[in-house]
Amino acid sequence: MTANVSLIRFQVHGDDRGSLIALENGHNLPFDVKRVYYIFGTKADVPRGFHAHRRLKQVLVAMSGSVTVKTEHNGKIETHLLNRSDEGLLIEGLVWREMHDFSPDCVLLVLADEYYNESDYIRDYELFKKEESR
Ligand code: T46
Repeated sequence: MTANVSLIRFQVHGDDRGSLIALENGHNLPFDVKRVYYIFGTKADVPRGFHAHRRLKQVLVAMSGSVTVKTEHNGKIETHLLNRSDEGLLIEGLVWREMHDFSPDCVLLVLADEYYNESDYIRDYELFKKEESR
């Protein structure tokens, strides 16, 4: 699987009652979702993540509030401010990720193409770099 990080903008169905976004496997989501989790009740000064996945595909959406996601793959280091519920950060394959500066109201929704599997995690940065260079 080629490592990739990119932003996806979702179509908003809006009217005078408010907004609605529909996420559908294979349409505006580039994979079939097997797992959904969300991160909330975070603290601004407590980062999370600090790992890579070997094969997982995920889309991260800040449903409310904001978070800065730092990613690294193939020597490319980027920071992504997630603060819109109509935008998802697609992270595929061997990508190191860190989440910083959660706002107190942040609810970060994550859609994943696989069930939780601790053996897919690389939680050691040096090991990540070693796997990348293979
Ligand atoms: C990722 C970033 C964006 C489960 O039991 N099931 C799950 O599906 C997940 C994701 C986690 N857990 C357990 C494992 C740990 O005991 O929940 C606890 C916290 O997980 P972790 O420390 O890995 O959380 P984060 O916020 O550092 O990372 C998470 C995801 O694990 C990871 O895949 O890409 O969010």
